[in-house]
Amino acid sequence: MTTLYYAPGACSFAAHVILKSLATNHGVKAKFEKVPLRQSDSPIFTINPLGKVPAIKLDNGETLTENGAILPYLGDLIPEAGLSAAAGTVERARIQEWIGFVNSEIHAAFKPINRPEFYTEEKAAHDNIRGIGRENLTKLFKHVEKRLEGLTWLVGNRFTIADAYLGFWLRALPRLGISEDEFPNIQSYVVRYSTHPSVVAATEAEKS
Ligand SMILES: N[C@@H](CCC(=O)N[C@@H](CS)C(=O)NCC(=O)O)C(=O)O
Repeated sequence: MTTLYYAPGACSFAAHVILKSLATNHGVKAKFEKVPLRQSDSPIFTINPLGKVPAIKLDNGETLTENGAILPYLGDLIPEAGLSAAAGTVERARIQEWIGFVNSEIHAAFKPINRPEFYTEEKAAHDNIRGIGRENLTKLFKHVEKRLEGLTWLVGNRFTIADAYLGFWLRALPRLGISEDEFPNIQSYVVRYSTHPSVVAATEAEKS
């Protein structure tokens, strides 16, 4: 049994999508534990001392944290599911390239927008910080827009762990105050993402 610790609307969504898909389509035994964030008594602290999601607990009692580890681990559970790619292939490296990019560039770029208080306690400066964050994110989205040209999914023409992760962040575009018109490829990708059965299932699960 693999237990995923997640918080609704957080970046644990990607792991939620993948584990749900493995449970529904490939019989992987899974449990989904919803946890509150930023509360000192949250059970997430017993799993991840940083109090962050995603985290997973494995059969042998070990825990894993970090999207960059959890997503490839889940993607390897059932290779025939095609959610990742074989070690040593260019496809595998390409998936890892996307995961690294989302983790260190895209997620990081959301921080000044969502949590300006990390940068200064000066409330009057928060809008300015959010604005700088939006400028940086716009540059990254322009890069993604180009990379998506002619693609249905990011790697190998199938939905992989890289899509589960990137799509979560791209889905936020309409509420960022960034002009959507510049990003037709992202917009159509988000429609495909949001209607993918595993994404629909995880979205529904996070509502309850
Ligand atoms: N490097 C971690 C970051 C995880 C992360 O920042 N998770 C956020 C939700 S998107 C969280 O749990 N935040 C709670 C907090 O900062 O206290 C990863 O990519 O897995």
